[in-house]
Amino acid sequence: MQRRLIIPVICLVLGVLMLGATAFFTLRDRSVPVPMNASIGGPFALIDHDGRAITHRDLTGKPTLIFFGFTHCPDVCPTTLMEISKVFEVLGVKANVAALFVSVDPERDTPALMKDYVSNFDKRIVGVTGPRESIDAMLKTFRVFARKSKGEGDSYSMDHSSIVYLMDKQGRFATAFNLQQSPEQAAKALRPYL
Ligand SMILES: [Cu+2]
Repeated sequence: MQRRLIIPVICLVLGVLMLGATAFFTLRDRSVPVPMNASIGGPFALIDHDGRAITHRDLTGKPTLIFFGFTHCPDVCPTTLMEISKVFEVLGVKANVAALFVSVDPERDTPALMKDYVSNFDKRIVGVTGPRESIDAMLKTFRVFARKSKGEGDSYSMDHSSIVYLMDKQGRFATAFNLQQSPEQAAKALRPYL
């Protein structure tokens, strides 16, 4: 009778230990910041919408959202830039925050076109473009996917990833920024980085 219980009891004890270990490591992992900043972002040298040089050094001193897209984009880019504008509006005109809208389509997105385009949104959003190879280098460090899709000649579209990167005051990648929430909630999430 007693012997028949040994195996179930061992299983039960092992099960409890495993659950305990899982809970321990899961809870412990939550309290440790994931060191993702080492793998996303890095030096870049591009041109802003006023034709001036802009580099990773310009990211320091304030939190910056970075979003990659193109001015001919019919939906994702204008929607995202509008959402960022609303978040900035909630933070207030004096909030020291910025956003970079980096073109994945520098062949068409000249600084002048970028300037005209971002003028539709919050003025803390800066249009960024540059030579194709410099853009490609930045896409690589941010692991952004972008490629030409349908269309011919100059009337093509671009498929591109739509992650919004939040860089902290030191210019390091902090987190992917969630815009799938109200502007008030998003502003609340951004405020600790100011
Ligand atoms: Cu887009």
